Amino acid sequence: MKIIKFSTVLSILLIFPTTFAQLKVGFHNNSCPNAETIVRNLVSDEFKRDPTITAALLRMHFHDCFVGGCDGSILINSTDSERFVGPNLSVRGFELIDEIKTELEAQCPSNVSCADIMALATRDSVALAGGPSYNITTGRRDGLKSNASGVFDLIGPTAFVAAFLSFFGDKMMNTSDAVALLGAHTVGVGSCSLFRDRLTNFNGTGLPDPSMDSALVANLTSICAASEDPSTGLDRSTPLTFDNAFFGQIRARRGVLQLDQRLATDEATS
Ligand code: HEM
Ligand SMILES: *[C@@H]1O[C@H](CO)[C@@H](O)[C@H](O)[C@H]1NC(C)=O
Ligand SMILES: *[C@@H]1O[C@H](CO)[C@@H](O)[C@H](O)[C@H]1NC(C)=O
Ligand SMILES: *[C@@H]1O[C@H](CO)[C@@H](O)[C@H](O)[C@H]1NC(C)=O
Ligand SMILES: *[C@@H]1O[C@H](CO)[C@@H](O)[C@H](O)[C@H]1NC(C)=O
Ligand SMILES: *[C@@H]1O[C@H](CO)[C@@H](O)[C@H](O)[C@H]1NC(C)=O
Ligand SMILES: *[C@@H]1O[C@H](CO)[C@@H](O)[C@H](O)[C@H]1NC(C)=O
Ligand SMILES: *[C@@H]1O[C@H](CO)[C@@H](O)[C@H](O)[C@H]1NC(C)=O
Ligand SMILES: *[C@@H]1O[C@H](CO)[C@@H](O)[C@H](O)[C@H]1NC(C)=O
Ligand SMILES: CC(=O)N[C@H]1CO[C@H](CO)[C@@H](O)[C@@H]1O
Repeated sequence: MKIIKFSTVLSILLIFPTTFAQLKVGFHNNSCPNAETIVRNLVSDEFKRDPTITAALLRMHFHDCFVGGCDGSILINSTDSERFVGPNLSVRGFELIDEIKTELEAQCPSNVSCADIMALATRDSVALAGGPSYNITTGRRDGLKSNASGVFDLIGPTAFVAAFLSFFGDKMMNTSDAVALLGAHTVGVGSCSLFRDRLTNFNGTGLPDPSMDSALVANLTSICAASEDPSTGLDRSTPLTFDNAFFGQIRARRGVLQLDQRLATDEATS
């Protein structure tokens, strides 16, 4: 019995890595050789129609990965899934993932997971917006469960830098990683409701946030005067381009979200 138990332990140690740690660059080379091309072409078509798709996919991929891993579970439709809870409200891009999945199921049924599609599509959309391209491993399996309550572990836009760093630290990411990742705010938009207090009544002072450039206060006040809750670029210079401009903007006191602005002034991240 002891020998059997010992070998069971051994086979768990030996088999687990080979069974589950099999992500590879080009995982679908043989089973679905056109997989990456199909994804790239459909992302490219969508990007021509709507270049804000880059921001949509980047944010969706981040939210998926940070709640239970990069397993596509943000896509699950059940009413208590990650897809349908508060901080998720403005996550978009679901239709494109569904469209790519439909095409891949037609070409190579049951081979390419939604989690792979999301990772590939995000990579391609970043390159289309002027960012770098990179090889990524594939072979992810889709999660079967979505954990709505996990979404509330995501920190919010008024977080302090210390909380931001510990949030990424929990995922084994250091300060450089965390700062670089928040640079994703070089594309996309945020809703006025998330930063309006910075324009009118910062921290109960009845005044604008003194860390915001006054020309930007005026600009955002004008934009946010509209009655619905408008959204506006997080990078005031080039919100459709994946570049470094976001970091220049926050150093010029032109960050829109409070956390983004703090990144430039906190000594841990400046
Ligand atoms: C943990 C720190 C982060 C916080 C607090 C944060 C917060 C926010 C908020 C409040 C918005 C605006 C959402 C809205 O208006 O409803 C936003 C948008 C966005 N976030 Fe973040 N974010 C963080 C990290 C990240 C990371 C790591 C990425 C990707 C690598 C990312 C990518 C984006 C993108 C691309 C948008 C624009 C989405 C669009 O235009 O549809 N964020 N973020
Ligand atoms: C798939 O093909 C690419 C390009 O030829 C190569 O770099 C990669 O190693 C291949 N991957 C597998 C798992 O065959
Ligand atoms: C994946 O593709 C291979 C080769 O085209 C095919 O034989 C197989 O049925 C597909 N599905 C799965 C789940 O492997
Ligand atoms: C979610 O629902 C939409 C239609 O409302 C459907 O097209 C899509 O395939 C569903 N996705 C999943 C992962 O069940
Ligand atoms: C990605 O892999 C391909 C094929 O292996 C290689 O030619 C290319 O240089 C790699 N690209 C990057 C950005 O590493
Ligand atoms: C869901 O997320 C909550 C909050 O992070 C966590 O406490 C719980 O263990 C998670 N449940 C599952 C099944 O992963
Ligand atoms: C942070 O971690 C990355 C890998 O994730 C590594 O390349 C980098 O050197 C680390 N930076 C510091 C300052 O430790
Ligand atoms: C807000 O004001 C309180 C004192 O009323 C102060 O302790 C706190 O640091 C201020 N927060 C910010 C973000 O300035
Ligand atoms: C706000 O600034 C942007 C440039 O950052 C400019 O395109 C826009 O016209 C300005 N809007 C208002 C209402 O001043
Ligand atoms: C894009 C998306 O699925 N948004 C959902 C987020 O959650 C709310 C409920 O809180 C849904 O109404 C949205 O459809």
